[in-house]
Amino acid sequence: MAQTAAVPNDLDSWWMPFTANRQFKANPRLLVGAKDMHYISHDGRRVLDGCAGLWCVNAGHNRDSIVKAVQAQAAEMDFAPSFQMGHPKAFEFAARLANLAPGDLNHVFFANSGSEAVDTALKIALAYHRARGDGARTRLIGRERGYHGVGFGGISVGGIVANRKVFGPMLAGVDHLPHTHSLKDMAFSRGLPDWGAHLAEDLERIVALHDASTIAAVIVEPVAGSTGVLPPPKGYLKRLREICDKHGILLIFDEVITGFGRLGSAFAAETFGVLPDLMTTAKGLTNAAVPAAAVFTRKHVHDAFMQGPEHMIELFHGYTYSAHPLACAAGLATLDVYRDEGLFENAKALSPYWEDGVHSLKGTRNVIDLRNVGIMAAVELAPRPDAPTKRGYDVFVKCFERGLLVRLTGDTIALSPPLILTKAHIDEAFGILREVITSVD
Ligand code: PXG
Repeated sequence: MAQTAAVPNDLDSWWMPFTANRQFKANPRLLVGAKDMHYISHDGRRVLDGCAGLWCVNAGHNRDSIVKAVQAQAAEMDFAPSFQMGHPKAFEFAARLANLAPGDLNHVFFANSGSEAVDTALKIALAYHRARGDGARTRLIGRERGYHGVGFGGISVGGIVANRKVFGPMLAGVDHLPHTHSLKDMAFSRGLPDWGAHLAEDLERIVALHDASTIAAVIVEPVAGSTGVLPPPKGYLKRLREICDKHGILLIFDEVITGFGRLGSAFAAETFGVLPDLMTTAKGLTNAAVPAAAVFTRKHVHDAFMQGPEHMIELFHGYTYSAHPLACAAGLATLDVYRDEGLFENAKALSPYWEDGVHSLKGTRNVIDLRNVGIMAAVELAPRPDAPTKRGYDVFVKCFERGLLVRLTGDTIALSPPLILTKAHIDEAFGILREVITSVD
């Protein structure tokens, strides 16, 4: 069929991700512009971005230096293959990232999304044990309520039932730690909950069931994000690290959300003082200006592969767009903005004010929990008995109409604004939220 010149107002063709397509298309919400802390909606309103796009635009929108870097790179070299070839910005970006990462997380494998980063990390973990002659270690341990993207690896170790239940048996040999949330024991905790470190001991139970010699890796988000912001109980991550060390199990931190300043330092590993063996990142890596992801590995993991004949490929894995030149250009410019504007430090300095803002909602109608860490927060609402998720949805839509974009998961509202925010933005966001929550049945 010949192409028509224009296809006006057709909302039907795009099958939208993680969206109630029919509901959305009956009453669409479109974004047409963005700058710094704000989006512009299609009806010309400024909307405060309370969630940095999808937890990714950490330096704020359309930053001039990042825009210019991407434009310049597109004009200079659009694409370069990364299989048996390279380009300078990829090496420069990897070296800058290695320099930023804690400990000896000094080797960086590039991918294009968090889901790909997770797949990459899981595969590296399996191949690492095999390279060391310990190839029976094939089991992967995730956690209930975990989100690790939507690839088969990620949903297998992930623990969000809706993302798993219709997709068959997934990867074999996966087990899950219990999640760390208990309203009864930790509702309205400020920052990390005091209760729950003992849940790490479940890893010992899983080891006792399967035997350590069959387990390759444990993967967790240092702060569970998508499921509704669950900060780790005090001491929990340290205990996981100890148990992994005791049994020769690799520990993978999925820092797709927590990476790049969200918790007031470059990575959650630094904030919590726990060094994983591998770390997955995406989102803030390039300020989301160009899709990209990076898996960081420690020296012992990387070095286990650098053996055998030198003409042999060490890891049969990679993507056409690994280390895409536009992504590297965006990433380098992004790291400059983070450094030059002290955005991780800004996040850290504002965390107490943010925490007070979050907890100022205590006592507001239907609010059953408030959670915060760094510049992340969740406001959990009591579900309507007859219609779970509807109250949350109503709050989400009303917030957008009132000029605040938030994220919604079930009846939990999540917030994670760009790290260029000020106290005035915090006041505005929680002011709108209070007003909206109060007005929704
Ligand atoms: N790991 C973690 C911890 C994530 O949060 C992914 C992996 C997958 O990344 P990609 O780039 O493949 O989407 C994520 C993504 C939300 C929301 O609001 C969260 C994500 C993505 C979209 C929406 O809950 N996290």
